[in-house]
Amino acid sequence: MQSQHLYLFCLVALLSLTTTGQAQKTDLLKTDTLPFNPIIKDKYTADPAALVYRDTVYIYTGHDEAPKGQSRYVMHEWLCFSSVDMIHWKEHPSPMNVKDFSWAKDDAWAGQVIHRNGKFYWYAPVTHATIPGKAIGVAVSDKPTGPFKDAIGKALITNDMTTATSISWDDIDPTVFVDNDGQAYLIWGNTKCYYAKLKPNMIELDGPIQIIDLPNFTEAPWIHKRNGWYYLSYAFQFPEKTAYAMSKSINGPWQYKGILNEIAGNSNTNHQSIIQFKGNWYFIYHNGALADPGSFHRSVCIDYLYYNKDGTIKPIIMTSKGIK
Ligand code: FUB
Repeated sequence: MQSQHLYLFCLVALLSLTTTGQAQKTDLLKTDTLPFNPIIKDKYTADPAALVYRDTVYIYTGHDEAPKGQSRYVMHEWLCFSSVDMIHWKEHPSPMNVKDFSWAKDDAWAGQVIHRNGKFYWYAPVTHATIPGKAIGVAVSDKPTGPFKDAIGKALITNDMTTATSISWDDIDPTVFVDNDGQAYLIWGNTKCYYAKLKPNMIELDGPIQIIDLPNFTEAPWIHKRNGWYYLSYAFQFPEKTAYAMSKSINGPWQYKGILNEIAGNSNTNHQSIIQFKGNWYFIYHNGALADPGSFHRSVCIDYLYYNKDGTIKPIIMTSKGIK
């Protein structure tokens, strides 16, 4: 009996050692041999919009959920990830779904969250349920991780408000920029780049919708500011590269500065955000490089962004190694 017990004890000890060894080996494989980019590897994430709030970066993304092999956007919800070092990312529960806009039909496309007046405002494009075409809604939350609630109860922008093109999907991809004087601007569009002032309440336009003339503008505008220069980066042509323009005023004139990023591997769209965090500048974008990849199964990546002495931006070098 005693020798049987000893044998069983040794067997269990050996098995648990082997299992522990395997678990450690698997963890090592995960963390040490997979490349940094794409940063989220267990689901498809698209259209990253980054927000720096206090000592944390939040990235809000769309969620590509097209069944394997299907070439169409299936996007019902947005996702939120946060990091204090840009390297380790934590996922939060989905902070918003198209259903949170009662007037929306579907299509959780590319939006942006900004912090203002102690609240977080999310400008998000969706397909409108009753007004033909895309539309932009505004949601609000007390916390960067949500949950977010419809701030108006109707769309802020609908397709009938923009007539510069006859396409029905020109009211997408909003970005919001709050200037040093407190004036906020909403910039958005597809094939036409629209912009309008926002009232301080952030949920009403404050003036006419105007057009920014940019060469080969497709979509995905993003505004950032550095050393007195305004930078307007955007998706250029199709398949999309990222191009940018610079200006000394948010109202232009904008001077086209060329291609910032080439077509991102295996994705016909290329949607960027640009932020500074703890002294470094980052270019956050998506490609189609994960398993079952492609234009409808996209993944968020991060690489460094560097400036030249004259304030222009060096072309982005997309890497799988990512940032350190
Ligand atoms: O994700 C849907 C659409 O694809 C976005 O609104 C565009 O920017 C493009 O990435």
